[in-house]
Amino acid sequence: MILVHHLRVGRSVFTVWLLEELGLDYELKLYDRLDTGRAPPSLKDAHPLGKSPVIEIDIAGERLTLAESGAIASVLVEHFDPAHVFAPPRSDEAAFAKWTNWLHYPEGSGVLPLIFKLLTSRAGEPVNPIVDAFTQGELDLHLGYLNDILSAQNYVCGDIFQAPDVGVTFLAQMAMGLELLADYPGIASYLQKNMSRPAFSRAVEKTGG
Ligand SMILES: N[C@@H](CCC(=O)N[C@@H](CS)C(=O)NCC(=O)O)C(=O)O
Repeated sequence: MILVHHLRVGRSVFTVWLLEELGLDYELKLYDRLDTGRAPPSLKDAHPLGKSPVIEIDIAGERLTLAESGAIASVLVEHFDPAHVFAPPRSDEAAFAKWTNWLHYPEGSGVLPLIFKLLTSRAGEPVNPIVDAFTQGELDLHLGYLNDILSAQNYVCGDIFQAPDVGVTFLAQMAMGLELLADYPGIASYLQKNMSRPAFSRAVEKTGG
């Protein structure tokens, strides 16, 4: 049985969402944030970094602990999506390469400017001209990039919802929470469409967000 260590409220709801899309059975262990917003120390019992998501999963007879959202998604579809609903087959080499690129985008490049924005906006006043200019420039770049793509097609890999959309929806939700989507209607409508999927609602309901 897959065990998910889920920190409320946070990005591991997106891992739970993928489990729901795949129709898998899993157990949840829930953690609440401290008043500081950080994870409780007990999450370090699951993984030394003490962050979420963390999943424990049996692969080839070994119990593994995985703690990177993109890698978790990759392992889940590799083992539990034989019909290739959420990923193209590896034999479709070009589609698989494009899919892999998108699977790594959220944690590889996409989240950084949003984290900077989250932290600098918490400060409540300009932080540092270099940091502020970097943050704004990167937000313009990434949100503009995503908006162009999502205005031209329904999902990041084309017209079918696939596993990379889970991570990109995480970025879109974070951008919405930071009130950054007014000028990006393509991202905003993509977010609404994905959040209305029944599997997303089940994930939110089961985890508490
Ligand atoms: N690279 C990890 C990032 C994990 C991460 O930063 N998780 C956040 C959840 S929003 C966390 O646990 N933060 C709590 C803390 O750092 O105290 C991934 O791919 O998911």
